[in-house]
Amino acid sequence: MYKPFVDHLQQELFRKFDLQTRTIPEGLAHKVSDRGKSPSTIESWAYQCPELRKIRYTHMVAGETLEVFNSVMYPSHEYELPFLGVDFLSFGKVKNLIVMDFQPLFQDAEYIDKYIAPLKSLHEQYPDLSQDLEMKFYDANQYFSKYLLFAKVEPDIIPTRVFEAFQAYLDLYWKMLADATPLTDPIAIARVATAQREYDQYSADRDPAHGLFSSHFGTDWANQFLFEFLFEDAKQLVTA
Ligand code: BLA
Repeated sequence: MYKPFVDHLQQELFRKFDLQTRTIPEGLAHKVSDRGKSPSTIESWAYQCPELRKIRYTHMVAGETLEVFNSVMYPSHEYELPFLGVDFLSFGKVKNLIVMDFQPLFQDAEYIDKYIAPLKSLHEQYPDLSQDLEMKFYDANQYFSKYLLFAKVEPDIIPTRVFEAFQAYLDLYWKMLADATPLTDPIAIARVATAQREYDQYSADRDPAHGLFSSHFGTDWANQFLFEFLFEDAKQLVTA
């Protein structure tokens, strides 16, 4: 269901940016497991360009039981723009969870006004994909905006309505990136770097996918995938 999303993202990236492949540590870009009833595969891609220091996306398919499309764009530290975060999950086509957001680095009014307010009118076009669901793993007030798409949907609208929203959010993100003025003050740049690192730590500490990765690919692989690829700027707490 999410392959067309992966393809669309890839096409857009190659069309708009001067991409360089970003190294993914050995063994993490692709993994196949036949532990479960049906074989599962997980495949990831990573790029960088002058505006985006880390672009990553992952597509995981476990037979008919699970399909996930997950992506984060990390702007270069000269851009205080939000992250673009995508997490689309289908559990056996029964439960389909859609999350997409411009994930703010900061929550002060000035920042929100500059980087989140432009999302308002687009968000208003997708009330059906904005369901005010409760977050159990994350804090909705940290690294999420009030204009996120967050919904449980029927599978039939994924290739149509959800794909349309995905394209529209991406388009706005590209536009905001193109219009953004890079920071020049080293202190401001360092502040962005710190906030991005904190996002990785926050996300790695709470990632609800750890159990899922562990069950399909083993705990060691799951830890490595989390701390060396998905959220590589996070530090793993060492337990004896
Ligand atoms: C929820 N994301 C989830 C869940 C899983 C994942 C298993 C729980 C679903 C459930 O049981 O209901 C899966 N997370 C993943 C996968 C990866 C991952 C497969 O990082 C990596 C490949 N999550 C993100 C990003 C956003 C995000 C970038 O990784 C931002 C848009 C959001 N995921 C997000 C939210 C929830 C979620 C808001 C609901 C969590 C909650 O209830 O607190």
